[in-house]
Amino acid sequence: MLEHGLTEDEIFKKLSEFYDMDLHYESGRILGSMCTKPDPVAMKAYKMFIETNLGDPGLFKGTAIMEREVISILGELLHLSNPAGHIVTGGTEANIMAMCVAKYLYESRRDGIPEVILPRSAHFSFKKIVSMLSLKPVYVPLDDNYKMDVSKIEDLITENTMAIVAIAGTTELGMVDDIEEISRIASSHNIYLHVDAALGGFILPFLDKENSVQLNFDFKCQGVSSMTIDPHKMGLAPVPAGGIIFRHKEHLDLLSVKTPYLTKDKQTTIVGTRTGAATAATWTLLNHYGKEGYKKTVKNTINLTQYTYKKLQSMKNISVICKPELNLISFKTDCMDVDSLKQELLKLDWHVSVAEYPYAIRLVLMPHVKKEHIDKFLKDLDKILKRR
Ligand code: 0PR
Repeated sequence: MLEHGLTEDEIFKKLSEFYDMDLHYESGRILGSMCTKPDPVAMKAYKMFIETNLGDPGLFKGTAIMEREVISILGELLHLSNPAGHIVTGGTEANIMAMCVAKYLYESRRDGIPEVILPRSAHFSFKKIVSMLSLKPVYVPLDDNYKMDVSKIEDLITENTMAIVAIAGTTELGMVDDIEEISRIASSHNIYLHVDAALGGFILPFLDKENSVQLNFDFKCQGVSSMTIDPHKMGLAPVPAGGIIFRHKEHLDLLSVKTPYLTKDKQTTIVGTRTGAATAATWTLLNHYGKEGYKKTVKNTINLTQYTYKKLQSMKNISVICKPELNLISFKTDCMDVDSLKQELLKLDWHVSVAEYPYAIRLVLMPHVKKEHIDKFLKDLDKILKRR
């Protein structure tokens, strides 16, 4: 550490150097991220509440009220009255909370190693969770549409099944599992069902009826016990803003720990000290955009995804893995392997990602990606393929 601190000018000169090393969403070059440029009004709200700590909500009563209002709006969006939940650091923490609750419920009725049934497409946060919570993962294969094969679930249920996890918007392909049917199975066996809608939660409720992949993906399905829905993905909020919603308040209360010397006597989050800024930003977005605002954003994003899909399909030597349901597209080419193509694209400053299953180039079309970026990208892609 320096003996004498730098001046503000010196600090900001150095900060600018770091800033310039980063990629920025508005360049349109980031084609493989589920985050996006936060809305400017949300950033203003974030700054305004930057000192708040929801770990000690008695000191920040207004921010705590905002969190309750946000959870209530998210609940309403997901067809649940009286939701319980929190704004957390992201989808990982939300999924951890849901699996913790399911484990505590399981432990109250059984010994033995708890098993969680989840699709092969589940996000890698579940790999962390099964390890942290000592769960046995039971993977369900995917069907031809890269969705959890529902016909296989019942055979995998045992006395030790603690929970089923379904995904509304998979990380690699953006596919939506058949939540309605999975909910029916979970209900009939009295098993906890968690829906990871970290991505889809801010897309599916805003799709046009005719574009709708699935109308019943949320708490309308009676078997759904909890859902992850992340404002810092398609909700346009700054990081860290994840969301966890429980159908029953008693379930959230299972996470409760006494906090004797704080302004409130218990905490039901994993994190203790936690920012209220992300909550303020989310509250701002929900109230500033309203349903109409999000519908517009979602429509633009979905239209651009469909446009890109059609363009890619019309290209020689490209095969698109499947018709996109949300805002992700994966493809490969018979001209070269996936990693080489990724490297070639990177040389032209295109930052795509790679899906593992099936192995393919993965594009995530977040709101910072515009048609002009896609047109440039497709031109460069064509150039690379023609060189072969
Ligand atoms: N559930 C699903 C379905 C997800 O896709 C993700 C993350 C999570 C849970 C975990 O969410 P957190 O990362 O908020 O804890 N999906 C993205 C992914 O892994 C996260 C991401 C975002 C990665 C931006 C890179 C990036 O630049 O692809």
